[in-house]
Amino acid sequence: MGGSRTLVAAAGRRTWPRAGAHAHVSYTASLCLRRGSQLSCRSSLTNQCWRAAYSSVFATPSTHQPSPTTTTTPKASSPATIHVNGKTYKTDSWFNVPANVLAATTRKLHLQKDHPISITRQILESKFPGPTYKYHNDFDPVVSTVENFDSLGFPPDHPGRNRSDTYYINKDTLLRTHTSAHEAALFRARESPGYLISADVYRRDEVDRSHYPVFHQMEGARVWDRASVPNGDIVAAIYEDLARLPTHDIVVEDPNPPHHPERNPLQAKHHTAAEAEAVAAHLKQSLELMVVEIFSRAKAAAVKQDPNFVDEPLRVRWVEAYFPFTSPSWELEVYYAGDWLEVLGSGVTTQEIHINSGVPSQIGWAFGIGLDRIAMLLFQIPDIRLFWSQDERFLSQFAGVSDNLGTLKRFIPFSKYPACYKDVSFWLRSTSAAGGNSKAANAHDFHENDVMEVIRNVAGDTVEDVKLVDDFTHPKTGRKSMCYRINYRSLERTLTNAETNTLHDQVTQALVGKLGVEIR
Ligand code: FA5
Ligand code: MG
Repeated sequence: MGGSRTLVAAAGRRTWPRAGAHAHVSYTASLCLRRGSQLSCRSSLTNQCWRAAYSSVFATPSTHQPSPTTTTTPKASSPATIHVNGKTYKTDSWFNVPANVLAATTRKLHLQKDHPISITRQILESKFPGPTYKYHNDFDPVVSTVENFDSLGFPPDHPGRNRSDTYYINKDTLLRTHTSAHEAALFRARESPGYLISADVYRRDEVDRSHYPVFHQMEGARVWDRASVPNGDIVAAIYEDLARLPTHDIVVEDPNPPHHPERNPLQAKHHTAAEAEAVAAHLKQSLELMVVEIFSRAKAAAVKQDPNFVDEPLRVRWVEAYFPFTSPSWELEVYYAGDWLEVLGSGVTTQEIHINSGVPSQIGWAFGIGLDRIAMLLFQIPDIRLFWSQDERFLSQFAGVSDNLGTLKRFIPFSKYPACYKDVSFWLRSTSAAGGNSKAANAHDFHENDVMEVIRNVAGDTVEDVKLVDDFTHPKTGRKSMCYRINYRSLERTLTNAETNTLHDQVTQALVGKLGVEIR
């Protein structure tokens, strides 16, 4: 455990391989589907991916600068302007948002009464009561690169900025990749000592049962102001607030020191050790209470449906992490179905964000949690695509829960339709234009996220997952061949053979047309 923690922290700091690498890591590995669990957890991979993607201030600088001319990125149909939530935005050559992703901006599942994402939000909000915490659930998904990256200290060459990872409307405007995009504005606004933001977030990513280009996050923060605490004693004020929090009786593994000079440093320029430790103690207790609440409700729902249900004791642990906008930082992991599943990222907020937001005397903590992932655990929902279903067989199962959380039940799958696997093998585009160095050019330009997006655009939610099953480089020509296995399986009905064949043909054509690959 300590080993994996150290490894992860070190990986975040030292060795960011290159842009889009998280996607490559993920595709080549297999899902961890556990018997008895309906959730594909993939925790360690997913953790590494996003930890890496959002954690590379100290990483070896990537040589792959974000570029509007990335050659393999599929061209979304590029209208001159687009409309999101009643506002009009000009596009430019950076535009890469496909129509299905744009359409998702209208759905606001986190606000849809009796929707599992919304119910999950309500449960989490109940652990952060007003007036200390103010809820912000209607922030626009379109933000600037300054809000999403610069204000949080992301370096200019951070891979998260690449068009292979992020949906851009134009060079300076994107669909937020995380709710932290609103942090600086809320610090500046000083409306309340704490806040929660729930929102849809957008990332170009792989296709499988736990990844969708749109998911939901809840962000929370709590600040204290040196200028207004009694006697200026911020440490005492924080511990007083901590003493007022409820307690829980779960044993939480937390073997690391509260900060570590290399792995998880204190912001020594701005915080004393006592201050950072007080903030960390309040953060950990607050977030543990939230996680305990979720798992208590999950257990209650299971017992209600199956009185013989025997649960393993809840295991929770803090692991060191890295984010450009917090230090020290931690992730909270829960042991679920035989594996550690990352549920949130958190830390002591970077003081520069407070300073740049005009509130230099404030210090505090922040966290971000994935609502979809929590909802999948809570309701035992086996496939992330289900959240987007308008099928009454799905939605009706949660009727009335928003008004009475005590009626929460586990999801009962309405059927499992047959899977249909089809392979597509292709050579990456010949790159004679790249001065004959075809190997280098291919390796540089090819992003698996592009393959995923082309497939998703054509076949939509009828694709359950896509896996790389083979790749090799021709020893003489240096050309690279890839073979992907696509699993076509509707959540709502059995697909006919003819239908799947047609879809697969269309996918194949789109790969050729959009990515310029040559089918083998
Ligand atoms: C972030 O997005 C940070 N903004 C979180 C944060 C906020 C850290 C404030 C510190 C302070 P990350 O990419 O790890 O970090 O995502 C946060 C959480 O979102 C994860 O722990 C996970 O629960 C969820 N999440 C991330 N990627 C996915 C995904 N592809 N599918 C489902 N859930 C995801
Ligand atoms: Mg993470």
